This record gives sequence, structure tokens and C-alpha cells, in this order.
Amino acid sequence: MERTLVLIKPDGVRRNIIGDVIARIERKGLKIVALDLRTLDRDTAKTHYEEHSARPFFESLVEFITGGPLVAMVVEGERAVEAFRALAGATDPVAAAPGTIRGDFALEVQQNIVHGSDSTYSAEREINLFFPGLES
Ligand code: RTP
Ligand code: MG
Repeated sequence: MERTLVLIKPDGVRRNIIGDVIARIERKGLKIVALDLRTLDRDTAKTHYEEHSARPFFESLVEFITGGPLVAMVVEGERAVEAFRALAGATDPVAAAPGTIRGDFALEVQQNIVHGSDSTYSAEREINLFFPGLES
């Protein structure tokens, strides 16, 4: 069984759509095996997004992701990484298909409601960062 790290980013929490996002995950048949509301510190945010550290939007991304509470979850199921990325939709919410989380709820590329790990390798790294010691 595969696992992925899902975040409902601060914009999603602010807009009171935690329940809607969770409902879509559960409706798909994926299982939530860990869940926590927390505000990220800058070091954790920088580590989480370290692949983007040289990008012009990095500082703005760190500000945004640390700017309020977010929901962190470990989601499990058959091909969970790919399954959640499909539910989330394209990074740019305007390009994201209607029916996806980003396609239905967002307009701006930074404030795109959710994060999902992009590979099983990233998932393992991110789950260890957010939920160290979580049993398998
Ligand atoms: P995520 O990592 O959050 O799941 O999103 P993703 O894989 O679809 O997109 P990625 O390329 O990893 O970008 C990470 C997050 O950075 C913000 N972003 N801003 N201003 C910009 O041009 C820009 N590009 C990306 C978004 O919040 C994106 O989800
Ligand atoms: Mg990404």
C-alpha cells in the first residue's frame, strides 16, 4: 500500500474548505492514516520546498505556507501519490480541470489549496519531515 503527504495549505484552511477536501479524499477510497492542524516554522517550510530554493518565488512561497495554520495528512491507498495528484489537478488552478480541487476552488498559482507529494521518493521524505516516527 502506497502513502503520500497531503497538505491543505493556509488558503484552504482560511476559506473553510477542509471538510470538502477531506470528503474528496475519502470518496475516492483513500484512507487518512495521520492528520494534524499546525503552523509551519520557516525551517520546516524551507526543507519541505527545498527543490524550489533557487526559484524566484521561493521566499514568497515560504511566507505563504507559514502564514497560518495548515492541515497535514498522510493518505494511504493504491497508487496514492498519483491518485491524490489527479484529485488536486494542475499546479496552475486556471489550467486545472473543473472537478479537481484546484480547478474548483482556486485562481492563483501560489494559493492553490493543496499539496501532494510528486513521487513515492518525495512522499517518504515529506512524511518523515511532517510525521517522524509514524508507524507503517
Ligand atoms: P505542490 O508541491 O504544492 O504540491 O505543488 P505542485 O507540485 O503542483 O507544484 P510545484 O512546482 O512543486 O510548486 C510548489 C508550489 O509553489 C507555488 N508556486 N508558485 N509563483 C509561481 O510561479 C509559483 N509556482 C509554483 C504553488 O503553491 C505550488 O503549488
Ligand atoms: Mg511539488
